[in-house]
Amino acid sequence: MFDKILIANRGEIALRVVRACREMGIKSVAVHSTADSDAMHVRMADESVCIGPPPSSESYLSKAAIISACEITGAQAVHPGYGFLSENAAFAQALEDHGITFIGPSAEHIRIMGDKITAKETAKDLGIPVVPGSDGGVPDFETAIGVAAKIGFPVIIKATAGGGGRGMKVAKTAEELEIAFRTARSESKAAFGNDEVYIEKYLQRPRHIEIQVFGDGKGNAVHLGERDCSLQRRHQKVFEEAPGPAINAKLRAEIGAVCAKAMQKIKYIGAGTIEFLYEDEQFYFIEMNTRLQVEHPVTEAIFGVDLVREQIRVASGLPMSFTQEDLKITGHAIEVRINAEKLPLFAPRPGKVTQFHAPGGLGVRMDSAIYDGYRIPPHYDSLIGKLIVHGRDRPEALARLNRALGELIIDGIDTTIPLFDALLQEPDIQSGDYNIHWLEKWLLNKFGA
Ligand code: MV4
Repeated sequence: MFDKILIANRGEIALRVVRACREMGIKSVAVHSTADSDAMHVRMADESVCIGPPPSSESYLSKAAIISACEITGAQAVHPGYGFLSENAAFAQALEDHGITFIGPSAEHIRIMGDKITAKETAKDLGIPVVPGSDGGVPDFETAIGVAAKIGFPVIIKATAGGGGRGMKVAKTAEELEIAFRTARSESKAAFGNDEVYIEKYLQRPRHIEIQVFGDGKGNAVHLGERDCSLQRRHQKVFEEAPGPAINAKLRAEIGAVCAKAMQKIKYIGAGTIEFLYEDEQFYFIEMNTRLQVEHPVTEAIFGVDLVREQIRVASGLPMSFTQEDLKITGHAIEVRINAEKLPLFAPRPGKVTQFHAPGGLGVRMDSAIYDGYRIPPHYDSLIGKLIVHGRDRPEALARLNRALGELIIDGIDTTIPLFDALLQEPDIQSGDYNIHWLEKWLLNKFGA
């Protein structure tokens, strides 16, 4: 096992990793920009190194600065958290070249899944169900029409180099396809310097369901069920839950087994998430994330496992501490993301937190790195905390979320907390009857925004 791990991240996720290290008796090294000298992850880690000025391009994204910080402190491994360098194959490779362990998958697996067409082909080859569509890139409009004739309208055109929903166009007819195809290509060229696009059947009312997988890199791999992350605004998740309200035990076992088997075949190491669109009891692969995700705590809550601890274990060559048979779901968990943003437009609002009080009690977890008097720097993501609740069933989890939100105090700045108070009043949220379009429709009706 490692003696010392460097955490190449900031905020609540850096603190999350510090906590796992402390419980495992591993020393932690925080890195920080000059804007984060007073950050909680810096205070809580055993050591810290300033790695650069506020812009992340010159600090949290600087491979050279982070590798230097490892050399200076003698850290043997790096946990990348999420975002920043967590899915950067070149960084994973550079660490390996320096004899430092990247706590995450191999550079090769990151690379394969980082390219959307290759990821889809790989998924298909591994027996994972994919959305019907083109075999790889579509070079011209004639080919596009041929694909659409085969799969039927509506279709969606996606930029190979796109991501986070950028560079997508829907076409309901052949006429629309001609325009959509040309604009998708030229927009993609302009935005990403790459005009390759591919085509899929457009699913009209799917849920976003993602399967948590975990491997030891030696051919053992398991699944930890699903999370329903359909409640999104502009491709930013705001509310996530596990298990998914629409997924029963049979569906879970089937798709879970397919995903676990696929990860066994490629000898995947560490935590991964296989994202699906789900409609009419069918799963359709869209992409795979080769990192720990923001919403991992809902899975931890219902399975009673520490995913960061497991990531560190397998990275050091130890086995996972559970088998598939050990993994049983208990109850229901919900996470809400607390952002320093002003509603209804979700405009980022950094500033000084004059008062912070975290809720507590049975089944309540607050992952946050803010504190009384903390100044939220304007340079980074607006996520300032995650409130996670666990109950014996979904109604209990909802009631607990309502109770915990009532205890939570964050003064001095605007946050997304009022959004969750309002959502909890909605019959569709109470019943779990929502899809990927629900939140944006609701926001439009409620605020015209
Ligand atoms: C789709 C789709 C419908 N049909 N693909 C958006 C982001 C990217 N990861 C995949 N996305 C979508 N792909 C097909 N074939 C609808 C979306 C989509 C979406 C997906 C997940 C969560 C929220 C979404 C919001 C709008 C569109």
